[in-house]
Amino acid sequence: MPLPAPGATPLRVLTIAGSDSGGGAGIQADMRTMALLGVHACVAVTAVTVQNTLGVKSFHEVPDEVVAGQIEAVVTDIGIQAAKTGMLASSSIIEVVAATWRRLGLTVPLVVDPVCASMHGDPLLATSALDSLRTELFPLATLVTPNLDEVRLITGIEVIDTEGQRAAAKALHAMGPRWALVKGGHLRTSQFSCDLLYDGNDFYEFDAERLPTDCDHGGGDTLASAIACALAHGYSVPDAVRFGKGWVTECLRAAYPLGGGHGPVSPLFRLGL
Ligand code: PXL
Repeated sequence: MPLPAPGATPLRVLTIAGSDSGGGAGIQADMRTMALLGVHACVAVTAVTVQNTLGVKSFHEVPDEVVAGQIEAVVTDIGIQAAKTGMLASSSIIEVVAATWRRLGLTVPLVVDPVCASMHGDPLLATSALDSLRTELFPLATLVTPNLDEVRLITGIEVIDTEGQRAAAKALHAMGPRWALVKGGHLRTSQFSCDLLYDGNDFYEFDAERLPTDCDHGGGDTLASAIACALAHGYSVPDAVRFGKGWVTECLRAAYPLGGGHGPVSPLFRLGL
């Protein structure tokens, strides 16, 4: 992916997501990846989490009108070539994001990473918000990128093998996104981490070696951000997913221990230190 020349205005990607005080996931993960891919990250903060590597202690939601205001301020002045969503916290934030997207007539690619919980199982989305996610946001998405826990909450399908991954991809696609990516990283039966992409007609498989690390905090955010950057560059969805999968695999290889819990995936390898 080409970097912009110094002084040239880079492509812009908007992340609509929550803040992680530990710096490993959420907006902080998105901005690390976007910066290292040479993209200017704009931000609509939806929630401020109080967390470290041991878990999320609590979070504070940003008022709906402030979420909408951030999106409008960015797109009407700076302009964006793609966007992604992460932690949206509540049904009313999902609804305001969808309504703002429609009101502004946005047509750029939108990657929806349907974040439901942290890796420790701390909830990041109200259970009552799943309906809004399915009916308001999914139909606006170019791509949705759930992991298998999110697949179970959103579709009710418990994926245990490749057949289940296909059924889940079909169920997700029927909810309205143009593409569905069912991530297989949590399917620990295989030596590979296999993600399955579906557009309503064809399946595309993306394999990567499974790396033996428990420093994988922020992996999903990093993947969705790298895909959004590739889409901003005009990549097709399968090419963007291939790029994102390669990027997050390198970030996993470079992940580092931090605090007493799970360390973050790291795009800092890109600095070539
Ligand atoms: O990785 C999912 C995620 C997204 N956003 C925020 C998070 C987490 C996981 O902990 O804290 C703010």
